[in-house]
Amino acid sequence: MRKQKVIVFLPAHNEEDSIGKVIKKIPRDFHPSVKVEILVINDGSTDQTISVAKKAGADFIYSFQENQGLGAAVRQGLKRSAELGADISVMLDADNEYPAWQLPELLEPILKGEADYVMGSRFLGTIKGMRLHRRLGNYVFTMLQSILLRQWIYDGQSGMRAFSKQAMHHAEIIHDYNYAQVVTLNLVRKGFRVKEIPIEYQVRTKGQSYIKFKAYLTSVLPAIWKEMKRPVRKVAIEKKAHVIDQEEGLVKSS
Ligand SMILES: Nc1nc2c(ncn2[C@@H]2O[C@H](COP(=O)(O)OP(=O)(O)O)[C@@H](O)[C@H]2O)c(=O)[nH]1
Ligand SMILES: [Mg+2]
Repeated sequence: MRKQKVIVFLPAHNEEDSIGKVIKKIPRDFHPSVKVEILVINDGSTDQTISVAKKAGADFIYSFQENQGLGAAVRQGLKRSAELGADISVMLDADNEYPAWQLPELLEPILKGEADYVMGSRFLGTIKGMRLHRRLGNYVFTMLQSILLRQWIYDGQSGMRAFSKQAMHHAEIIHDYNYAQVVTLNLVRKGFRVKEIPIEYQVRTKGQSYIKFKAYLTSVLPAIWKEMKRPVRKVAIEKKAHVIDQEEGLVKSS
């Protein structure tokens, strides 16, 4: 069986304090049939994000000269992953809030042929330090997606997600500010199989959240509306495209 090339990309804006730690935590050798490479999408950082990322072992760095937004960065991450020949693309926040070490668990449903799009769910797992208003915001936006998709979702705003090759190619992100909800609505409407796995989440101690309440509401709600109004075509999904021999087990600890 051909090796599966996994590109983990990190959208980053001024993350010099945390991006090095995240890169070092990404497991690279956990299965003989999986090769992991790391791509940083630097969104106009003005600090030492690039040099810290290089030093920590990032394989590729792509930079926007000017800050474009997280939606634009994730769109670029998926595009670059495809160009670099990824079989599977993973996005992971660069702020050290998400458990990079759970990468094998995130990939497992795709490598078993059970899903095409996997989200790490904080609400199925454990959460440390999330303030009440953020928690409520997450519930509301997750509930909205569940209603629109008529399918239960536990965490619609996760910063840790894996995309099969077909999902990577077909995912459309219709606004630059954010991607979290519109990409899920887009993929599920196209017939991609979504799965969530429980993850351990720890709110950042360094840096600042990018999310601002007013900007979020005025950008994200219209984008959700726009996405739902767009006609999309169902994709003929190759369900076993990434299946590898897992006799040895992909996830050692569980
Ligand atoms: N592309 C892009 N990414 C950003 C920007 N601001 C933050 N990020 C990245 O987006 C990810 C999530 O941002 P964060 O502020 O932690 O959002 P939160 O976790 O929802 O509070 C992190 O990897 C940040 O580096 C931005 O202006 N553009
Ligand atoms: Mg964050």
